[in-house]
Amino acid sequence: MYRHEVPPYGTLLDLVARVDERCLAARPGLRDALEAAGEFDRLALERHGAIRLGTAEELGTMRRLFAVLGMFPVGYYDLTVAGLPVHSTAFRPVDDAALARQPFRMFTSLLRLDKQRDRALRDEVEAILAQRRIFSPRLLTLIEKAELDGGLEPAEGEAFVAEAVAIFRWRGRAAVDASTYRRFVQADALLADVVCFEGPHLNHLTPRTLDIDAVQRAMGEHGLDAKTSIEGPPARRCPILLRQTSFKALAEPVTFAGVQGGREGQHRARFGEVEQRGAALTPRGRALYDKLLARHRQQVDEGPNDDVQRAFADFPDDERDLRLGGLAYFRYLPTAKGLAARGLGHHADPLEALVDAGLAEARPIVYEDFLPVSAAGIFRSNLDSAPDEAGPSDDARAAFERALGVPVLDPFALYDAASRRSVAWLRDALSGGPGSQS
Ligand code: OOG
Ligand code: NI
Repeated sequence: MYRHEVPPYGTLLDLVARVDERCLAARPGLRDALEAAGEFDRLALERHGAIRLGTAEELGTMRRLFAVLGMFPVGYYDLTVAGLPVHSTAFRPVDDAALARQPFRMFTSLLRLDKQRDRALRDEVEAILAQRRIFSPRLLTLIEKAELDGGLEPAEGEAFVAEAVAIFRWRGRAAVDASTYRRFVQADALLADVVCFEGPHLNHLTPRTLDIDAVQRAMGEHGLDAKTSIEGPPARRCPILLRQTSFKALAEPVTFAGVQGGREGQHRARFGEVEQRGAALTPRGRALYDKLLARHRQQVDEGPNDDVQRAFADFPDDERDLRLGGLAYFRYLPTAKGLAARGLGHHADPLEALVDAGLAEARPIVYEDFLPVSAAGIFRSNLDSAPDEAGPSDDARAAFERALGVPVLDPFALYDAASRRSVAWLRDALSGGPGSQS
Protein backbone atom coordinates (compact mmCIF):
# COMPACT_ATOMS: atom_id res chain seq x y z
CA MET A 1 0.00 0.00 0.00
CA TYR A 2 2.70 2.50 0.97
CA ARG A 3 4.77 1.66 -2.08
CA HIS A 4 1.76 2.46 -4.23
CA GLU A 5 0.96 5.65 -2.31
CA VAL A 6 4.56 6.93 -2.12
CA PRO A 7 6.39 5.65 -5.26
CA PRO A 8 9.89 6.83 -4.19
CA TYR A 9 9.54 4.44 -1.25
CA GLY A 10 9.49 1.60 -3.81
CA THR A 11 12.67 3.01 -5.36
CA LEU A 12 14.27 3.04 -1.91
CA LEU A 13 13.30 -0.61 -1.27
CA ASP A 14 14.86 -1.66 -4.58
CA LEU A 15 18.01 0.29 -3.79
CA VAL A 16 18.30 -1.29 -0.32
CA ALA A 17 17.88 -4.79 -1.80
CA ARG A 18 20.76 -4.15 -4.25
CA VAL A 19 23.04 -2.60 -1.62
CA ASP A 20 22.44 -5.48 0.81
CA GLU A 21 23.10 -8.06 -1.90
CA ARG A 22 26.41 -6.39 -2.75
CA CYS A 23 27.29 -6.07 0.93
CA LEU A 24 26.67 -9.78 1.59
CA ALA A 25 28.74 -10.74 -1.46
CA ALA A 26 31.62 -8.49 -0.38
CA ARG A 27 31.73 -9.66 3.26
CA PRO A 28 31.76 -13.47 3.34
CA GLY A 29 31.37 -13.85 7.14
CA LEU A 30 28.40 -11.52 7.34
CA ARG A 31 25.73 -13.97 6.27
CA ASP A 32 26.86 -16.55 8.86
CA ALA A 33 26.90 -13.92 11.59
CA LEU A 34 23.37 -12.78 10.70
CA GLU A 35 22.16 -16.36 10.57
CA ALA A 36 23.68 -17.18 13.96
CA ALA A 37 21.96 -14.13 15.42
CA GLY A 38 18.59 -15.14 13.91
CA GLU A 39 18.56 -11.98 11.78
CA PHE A 40 19.20 -13.27 8.27
CA ASP A 41 15.70 -14.50 7.40
CA ARG A 42 14.03 -11.36 8.69
CA LEU A 43 16.40 -8.92 6.99
CA ALA A 44 14.55 -8.41 3.69
CA LEU A 45 11.19 -7.90 5.37
CA GLU A 46 12.36 -5.78 8.28
CA ARG A 47 10.66 -2.36 8.56
CA HIS A 48 9.40 0.20 10.96
CA GLY A 49 6.57 2.63 10.40
CA ALA A 50 5.28 5.71 12.21
CA ILE A 51 1.80 7.04 12.95
CA ARG A 52 0.43 9.92 15.04
CA LEU A 53 -2.81 9.69 17.01
CA GLY A 54 -5.09 12.44 18.27
CA THR A 55 -6.77 11.15 21.41
CA ALA A 56 -6.16 8.97 24.45
CA GLU A 57 -9.03 6.76 23.33
CA GLU A 58 -7.42 6.19 19.92
CA LEU A 59 -4.17 5.18 21.65
CA GLY A 60 -5.97 2.76 23.98
CA THR A 61 -7.74 1.01 21.10
CA MET A 62 -4.55 1.00 18.99
CA ARG A 63 -2.79 -0.81 21.85
CA ARG A 64 -5.49 -3.49 21.78
CA LEU A 65 -5.26 -3.77 17.98
CA PHE A 66 -1.49 -4.31 18.06
CA ALA A 67 -1.84 -6.81 20.93
CA VAL A 68 -3.91 -9.01 18.58
CA LEU A 69 -0.84 -9.03 16.30
CA GLY A 70 1.55 -9.87 19.15
CA MET A 71 2.97 -6.32 19.28
CA PHE A 72 3.36 -4.58 22.65
CA PRO A 73 4.31 -1.05 23.70
CA VAL A 74 8.04 -0.83 24.43
CA GLY A 75 9.67 2.37 25.70
CA TYR A 76 8.41 5.89 26.34
CA TYR A 77 9.71 8.75 24.19
CA ASP A 78 9.05 12.37 25.14
CA LEU A 79 9.34 14.26 21.84
CA THR A 80 8.48 17.63 23.38
CA VAL A 81 12.20 17.88 24.17
CA ALA A 82 12.67 18.02 20.39
CA GLY A 83 9.97 20.67 20.07
CA LEU A 84 7.30 18.23 18.82
CA PRO A 85 3.99 18.29 20.74
CA VAL A 86 3.77 14.48 21.05
CA HIS A 87 4.89 11.59 23.21
CA SER A 88 5.32 8.09 21.91
CA THR A 89 5.95 4.40 22.27
CA ALA A 90 6.83 1.63 19.81
CA PHE A 91 4.56 -1.36 19.34
CA ARG A 92 6.71 -4.37 18.53
CA PRO A 93 7.13 -8.10 19.15
CA VAL A 94 9.14 -8.88 22.28
CA ASP A 95 10.09 -12.55 22.36
CA ASP A 96 13.02 -14.06 20.49
CA ALA A 97 10.98 -16.27 18.14
CA ALA A 98 8.56 -13.49 17.16
CA LEU A 99 11.43 -11.04 16.58
CA ALA A 100 13.28 -13.53 14.40
CA ARG A 101 10.20 -14.09 12.27
CA GLN A 102 8.93 -10.53 11.78
CA PRO A 103 10.27 -7.65 13.86
CA PHE A 104 7.96 -4.95 12.45
CA ARG A 105 7.69 -1.98 14.77
CA MET A 106 5.19 0.86 14.69
CA PHE A 107 6.41 4.08 16.29
CA THR A 108 3.17 5.52 17.65
CA SER A 109 2.79 9.08 18.87
CA LEU A 110 -0.02 10.80 20.73
CA LEU A 111 -0.70 14.51 20.32
CA ARG A 112 -0.20 16.51 23.54
CA LEU A 113 -2.87 19.16 23.63
CA ASP A 114 -1.69 20.22 27.09
CA LYS A 115 1.26 21.79 25.23
CA GLN A 116 -1.12 24.00 23.21
CA ARG A 117 -1.29 27.44 24.82
CA ASP A 118 -4.03 28.82 22.55
CA ARG A 119 -7.14 27.82 24.50
CA ALA A 120 -9.57 28.44 21.62
CA LEU A 121 -7.47 26.43 19.20
CA ARG A 122 -7.23 23.61 21.70
CA ASP A 123 -11.03 23.50 22.13
CA GLU A 124 -11.46 23.52 18.36
CA VAL A 125 -9.02 20.62 17.95
CA GLU A 126 -10.69 18.63 20.72
CA ALA A 127 -14.09 19.09 19.07
CA ILE A 128 -12.77 17.88 15.69
CA LEU A 129 -11.03 14.85 17.18
CA ALA A 130 -14.07 13.93 19.30
CA GLN A 131 -16.01 13.49 16.04
CA ARG A 132 -13.72 11.13 14.19
CA ARG A 133 -13.79 7.34 14.29
CA ILE A 134 -10.62 5.71 13.03
CA PHE A 135 -11.65 2.14 13.93
CA SER A 136 -14.54 0.63 11.96
CA PRO A 137 -17.32 -1.16 13.92
CA ARG A 138 -16.28 -4.42 12.21
CA LEU A 139 -12.69 -3.99 13.38
CA LEU A 140 -13.77 -3.23 16.96
CA THR A 141 -15.88 -6.41 16.96
CA LEU A 142 -12.91 -8.44 15.70
CA ILE A 143 -10.58 -6.96 18.35
CA GLU A 144 -13.07 -7.90 21.07
CA LYS A 145 -13.46 -11.39 19.66
CA ALA A 146 -9.70 -11.90 19.52
CA GLU A 147 -9.41 -10.75 23.13
CA LEU A 148 -12.17 -13.07 24.32
CA ASP A 149 -11.16 -16.15 22.30
CA GLY A 150 -7.40 -15.62 22.39
CA GLY A 151 -7.29 -15.40 18.57
CA LEU A 152 -9.30 -15.31 15.35
CA GLU A 153 -10.40 -17.83 12.74
CA PRO A 154 -8.45 -17.55 9.44
CA ALA A 155 -11.23 -15.69 7.60
CA GLU A 156 -11.65 -13.30 10.52
CA GLY A 157 -7.90 -12.80 10.54
CA GLU A 158 -8.00 -11.76 6.87
CA ALA A 159 -10.79 -9.30 7.60
CA PHE A 160 -8.92 -7.97 10.64
CA VAL A 161 -5.79 -7.29 8.59
CA ALA A 162 -7.73 -5.59 5.77
CA GLU A 163 -9.61 -3.34 8.22
CA ALA A 164 -6.46 -2.54 10.19
CA VAL A 165 -4.40 -1.68 7.09
CA ALA A 166 -7.15 0.70 5.94
CA ILE A 167 -6.60 2.82 9.08
CA PHE A 168 -3.09 3.71 7.90
CA ARG A 169 -3.89 4.60 4.28
CA TRP A 170 -3.62 8.08 2.85
CA ARG A 171 -6.84 10.06 2.48
CA GLY A 172 -6.57 12.86 -0.05
CA ARG A 173 -9.67 14.54 1.37
CA ALA A 174 -9.09 16.68 4.42
CA ALA A 175 -11.68 16.66 7.21
CA VAL A 176 -11.51 20.45 7.49
CA ASP A 177 -11.80 23.42 5.13
CA ALA A 178 -8.80 25.14 3.58
CA SER A 179 -8.69 28.08 5.96
CA THR A 180 -8.87 25.83 9.05
CA TYR A 181 -6.05 23.74 7.58
CA ARG A 182 -3.94 26.84 7.03
CA ARG A 183 -4.52 28.07 10.57
CA PHE A 184 -3.54 24.69 11.99
CA VAL A 185 -0.40 24.47 9.85
CA GLN A 186 0.57 27.91 11.06
CA ALA A 187 0.08 26.85 14.69
CA ASP A 188 2.03 23.61 14.18
CA ALA A 189 2.57 21.48 11.05
CA LEU A 190 2.46 18.27 13.09
CA LEU A 191 -0.81 19.30 14.75
CA ALA A 192 -2.32 19.91 11.30
CA ASP A 193 -1.11 16.51 10.10
CA VAL A 194 -2.92 14.79 12.99
CA VAL A 195 -6.11 16.81 13.18
CA CYS A 196 -7.01 17.67 9.57
CA PHE A 197 -7.45 14.11 8.31
CA GLU A 198 -9.87 11.29 9.01
CA GLY A 199 -7.21 8.92 10.23
CA PRO A 200 -3.56 8.31 11.13
CA HIS A 201 -1.92 7.79 7.74
CA LEU A 202 1.53 6.21 7.88
CA ASN A 203 3.96 9.11 7.79
CA HIS A 204 6.90 6.91 6.78
CA LEU A 205 8.12 3.35 6.44
CA THR A 206 11.73 2.36 7.00
CA PRO A 207 13.57 -0.71 5.67
CA ARG A 208 16.73 -1.89 7.40
CA THR A 209 19.96 -2.00 5.41
CA LEU A 210 23.39 -3.53 6.02
CA ASP A 211 25.21 -0.47 4.64
CA ILE A 212 23.51 2.87 5.18
CA ASP A 213 26.51 4.83 3.90
CA ALA A 214 26.18 3.10 0.51
CA VAL A 215 22.42 3.79 0.44
CA GLN A 216 22.98 7.45 1.35
CA ARG A 217 25.57 7.83 -1.45
CA ALA A 218 23.30 6.20 -4.04
CA MET A 219 20.01 7.92 -3.18
CA GLY A 220 20.70 10.96 -5.35
CA GLU A 221 21.54 8.83 -8.40
CA HIS A 222 18.14 7.18 -8.03
CA GLY A 223 16.26 10.45 -7.99
CA LEU A 224 15.64 10.42 -4.24
CA ASP A 225 15.89 13.81 -2.52
CA ALA A 226 18.00 12.67 0.45
CA LYS A 227 18.70 14.65 3.59
CA THR A 228 22.36 15.66 3.80
CA SER A 229 23.63 13.54 6.69
CA ILE A 230 23.03 10.30 8.56
CA GLU A 231 21.61 10.58 12.10
CA GLY A 232 22.97 8.63 15.04
CA PRO A 233 26.41 7.19 15.76
CA PRO A 234 29.19 7.38 13.15
CA ALA A 235 30.11 4.45 10.89
CA ARG A 236 31.94 1.85 12.99
CA ARG A 237 33.38 -1.63 12.72
CA CYS A 238 30.88 -2.80 15.38
CA PRO A 239 27.62 -0.99 14.68
CA ILE A 240 25.66 0.20 17.73
CA LEU A 241 22.08 1.42 18.15
CA LEU A 242 20.59 2.99 15.07
CA ARG A 243 21.75 5.10 12.11
CA GLN A 244 19.07 6.66 9.91
CA THR A 245 18.60 8.81 6.85
CA SER A 246 15.58 9.63 4.69
CA PHE A 247 14.25 11.27 1.56
CA LYS A 248 12.14 14.36 1.98
CA ALA A 249 8.36 14.33 2.27
CA LEU A 250 6.29 14.51 -0.92
CA ALA A 251 3.83 17.32 -1.55
CA GLU A 252 0.57 15.41 -1.99
CA PRO A 253 -2.66 16.85 -3.40
CA VAL A 254 -5.45 17.41 -0.90
CA THR A 255 -9.08 18.35 -1.38
CA PHE A 256 -10.42 20.43 1.49
CA ALA A 257 -13.94 20.27 2.83
CA GLY A 258 -15.94 23.31 1.80
CA VAL A 259 -19.24 24.64 0.68
CA GLN A 260 -18.50 24.69 -3.06
CA GLY A 261 -17.30 21.13 -3.45
CA GLY A 262 -13.96 21.78 -1.86
CA ARG A 263 -10.64 23.39 -2.84
CA GLU A 264 -7.37 21.89 -3.90
CA GLY A 265 -4.19 22.17 -1.89
CA GLN A 266 -1.11 20.26 -0.86
CA HIS A 267 0.06 18.46 2.24
CA ARG A 268 3.65 17.52 2.97
CA ALA A 269 4.09 14.79 5.56
CA ARG A 270 4.93 11.45 4.03
CA PHE A 271 8.45 10.28 3.32
CA GLY A 272 10.72 7.24 3.23
CA GLU A 273 13.51 6.45 5.63
CA VAL A 274 16.25 3.82 5.83
CA GLU A 275 18.16 2.57 8.84
CA GLN A 276 21.08 0.41 9.86
CA ARG A 277 20.79 -1.34 13.19
CA GLY A 278 23.57 -2.32 15.56
CA ALA A 279 24.01 -3.64 19.07
CA ALA A 280 21.60 -2.75 21.86
CA LEU A 281 23.46 -0.81 24.55
CA THR A 282 23.19 -1.38 28.30
CA PRO A 283 22.31 1.62 30.50
CA ARG A 284 26.06 2.15 30.96
CA GLY A 285 26.69 2.01 27.20
CA ARG A 286 23.80 4.36 26.52
CA ALA A 287 25.09 6.86 29.10
CA LEU A 288 28.49 6.83 27.39
CA TYR A 289 26.85 7.25 23.98
CA ASP A 290 24.78 10.20 25.24
CA LYS A 291 27.84 11.81 26.80
CA LEU A 292 29.89 11.52 23.61
CA LEU A 293 27.01 12.76 21.48
CA ALA A 294 26.67 15.80 23.76
CA ARG A 295 30.39 16.44 23.37
CA HIS A 296 30.04 16.19 19.60
CA ARG A 297 27.13 18.67 19.60
CA GLN A 298 29.24 21.07 21.60
CA GLN A 299 32.07 20.76 19.09
CA VAL A 300 29.65 21.46 16.24
CA ASP A 301 28.40 24.55 18.10
CA GLU A 302 31.92 25.76 18.76
CA GLY A 303 33.05 25.79 15.16
CA PRO A 304 34.36 23.76 12.27
CA ASN A 305 35.70 21.04 14.56
CA ASP A 306 32.80 18.65 14.05
CA ASP A 307 34.53 15.35 13.30
CA VAL A 308 31.98 12.81 14.48
CA GLN A 309 34.52 9.96 14.28
CA ARG A 310 36.78 11.80 16.71
CA ALA A 311 33.95 12.67 19.06
CA PHE A 312 33.12 8.97 19.36
CA ALA A 313 36.70 7.70 19.53
CA ASP A 314 36.23 6.87 23.25
CA PHE A 315 33.44 4.41 22.49
CA PRO A 316 35.12 0.98 22.17
CA ASP A 317 34.76 -0.43 18.66
CA ASP A 318 35.57 -4.05 19.41
CA GLU A 319 33.01 -6.68 20.41
CA ARG A 320 35.10 -8.04 23.23
CA ASP A 321 35.63 -4.58 24.71
CA LEU A 322 31.93 -3.81 24.42
CA ARG A 323 31.13 -7.04 26.24
CA LEU A 324 33.76 -6.89 28.97
CA GLY A 325 33.01 -3.21 29.51
CA GLY A 326 29.33 -4.02 30.03
CA LEU A 327 28.42 -1.54 27.29
CA ALA A 328 26.28 -3.73 24.99
CA TYR A 329 24.01 -6.74 25.35
CA PHE A 330 25.15 -10.11 24.00
CA ARG A 331 23.55 -13.44 23.32
CA TYR A 332 25.67 -16.54 24.10
CA LEU A 333 25.55 -19.61 21.88
CA PRO A 334 27.30 -22.98 22.10
CA THR A 335 29.90 -23.57 19.36
CA ALA A 336 30.32 -26.92 17.57
CA LYS A 337 33.28 -27.51 19.87
CA GLY A 338 31.10 -26.71 22.88
CA LEU A 339 28.39 -29.15 21.77
CA ALA A 340 31.02 -31.84 21.18
CA ALA A 341 32.19 -31.31 24.77
CA ARG A 342 28.68 -31.54 26.21
CA GLY A 343 28.44 -33.41 29.47
CA LEU A 344 32.14 -32.89 30.31
CA GLY A 345 31.38 -30.50 33.15
CA HIS A 346 31.93 -27.17 31.38
CA HIS A 347 28.36 -26.00 31.84
CA ALA A 348 29.19 -24.40 35.20
CA ASP A 349 32.35 -22.59 33.99
CA PRO A 350 32.41 -18.78 34.03
CA LEU A 351 30.98 -17.35 30.83
CA GLU A 352 34.21 -15.69 29.71
CA ALA A 353 36.12 -18.94 30.27
CA LEU A 354 33.67 -20.69 27.93
CA VAL A 355 34.18 -17.99 25.29
CA ASP A 356 37.97 -18.04 25.69
CA ALA A 357 37.99 -21.85 25.37
CA GLY A 358 35.96 -21.62 22.14
CA LEU A 359 33.07 -23.56 23.69
CA ALA A 360 30.69 -20.61 23.40
CA GLU A 361 30.46 -17.52 21.25
CA ALA A 362 28.91 -14.14 22.02
CA ARG A 363 26.82 -12.27 19.42
CA PRO A 364 25.59 -8.71 19.92
CA ILE A 365 21.82 -8.42 20.43
CA VAL A 366 20.38 -6.11 17.81
CA TYR A 367 18.77 -2.85 18.97
CA GLU A 368 15.03 -3.18 18.25
CA ASP A 369 14.02 0.31 19.45
CA PHE A 370 14.32 3.98 18.50
CA LEU A 371 16.46 7.09 19.06
CA PRO A 372 14.16 9.88 17.93
CA VAL A 373 15.38 12.55 20.33
CA SER A 374 18.82 11.47 21.43
CA ALA A 375 20.20 14.82 20.36
CA ALA A 376 17.46 16.90 21.92
CA GLY A 377 17.50 14.85 25.12
CA ILE A 378 21.18 15.57 25.47
CA PHE A 379 20.65 19.27 25.11
CA ARG A 380 18.17 19.09 27.91
CA SER A 381 20.40 17.05 30.17
CA ASN A 382 23.02 19.80 29.75
CA LEU A 383 20.61 22.52 30.85
CA ASP A 384 20.22 23.60 34.45
CA SER A 385 16.46 23.41 33.98
CA ALA A 386 16.46 19.60 33.81
CA PRO A 387 14.96 19.04 37.33
CA ASP A 388 12.24 21.50 36.35
CA GLU A 389 11.28 19.32 33.44
CA ALA A 390 11.29 16.04 35.33
CA GLY A 391 8.00 16.60 37.18
CA PRO A 392 5.73 17.49 34.26
CA SER A 393 7.37 14.82 32.12
CA ASP A 394 6.60 12.12 34.73
CA ASP A 395 2.99 13.30 34.75
CA ALA A 396 2.91 13.11 30.97
CA ARG A 397 4.25 9.59 31.03
CA ALA A 398 1.62 8.55 33.58
CA ALA A 399 -1.11 10.08 31.42
CA PHE A 400 0.28 8.28 28.36
CA GLU A 401 0.24 4.93 30.16
CA ARG A 402 -3.29 5.55 31.46
CA ALA A 403 -4.37 6.14 27.86
CA LEU A 404 -2.58 2.98 26.72
CA GLY A 405 -4.23 0.99 29.48
CA VAL A 406 -0.92 -0.71 30.38
CA PRO A 407 2.57 0.48 31.37
CA VAL A 408 5.14 0.50 28.58
CA LEU A 409 7.72 -2.29 28.71
CA ASP A 410 11.30 -1.38 29.59
CA PRO A 411 13.58 -2.03 26.59
CA PHE A 412 16.67 -2.56 28.76
CA ALA A 413 14.84 -5.25 30.76
CA LEU A 414 13.88 -7.04 27.51
CA TYR A 415 17.48 -7.12 26.21
CA ASP A 416 18.77 -8.21 29.60
CA ALA A 417 16.22 -11.04 29.73
CA ALA A 418 17.15 -12.17 26.19
CA SER A 419 20.81 -12.27 27.20
CA ARG A 420 20.09 -14.23 30.40
CA ARG A 421 17.85 -16.68 28.54
CA SER A 422 20.65 -17.39 26.09
CA VAL A 423 23.05 -18.10 28.97
CA ALA A 424 20.55 -20.54 30.52
CA TRP A 425 20.17 -22.32 27.15
CA LEU A 426 23.93 -22.39 26.69
CA ARG A 427 24.44 -24.01 30.11
CA ASP A 428 21.70 -26.54 29.37
CA ALA A 429 23.25 -27.37 25.99
CA LEU A 430 26.73 -27.84 27.52
CA SER A 431 25.42 -29.92 30.40
CA GLY A 432 23.88 -32.43 28.02
CA GLY A 433 20.30 -31.25 28.09
CA PRO A 434 17.59 -29.85 30.35
CA GLY A 435 17.21 -31.71 33.60
CA SER A 436 20.88 -32.58 33.93
CA GLN A 437 22.68 -31.44 37.05
CA SER A 438 24.13 -27.95 37.03
C1 OOG B 1 8.21 10.41 14.83
C2 OOG B 1 8.86 9.26 14.14
C3 OOG B 1 10.08 8.68 14.84
C4 OOG B 1 12.16 7.35 14.05
O1 OOG B 1 12.64 6.62 13.18
O2 OOG B 1 12.83 7.82 14.99
C5 OOG B 1 10.71 7.63 13.99
C6 OOG B 1 7.15 11.05 13.96
O3 OOG B 1 6.04 10.54 13.82
O4 OOG B 1 7.47 12.11 13.41
O5 OOG B 1 10.10 7.04 13.16
NI1 NI C 1 11.38 6.42 11.56
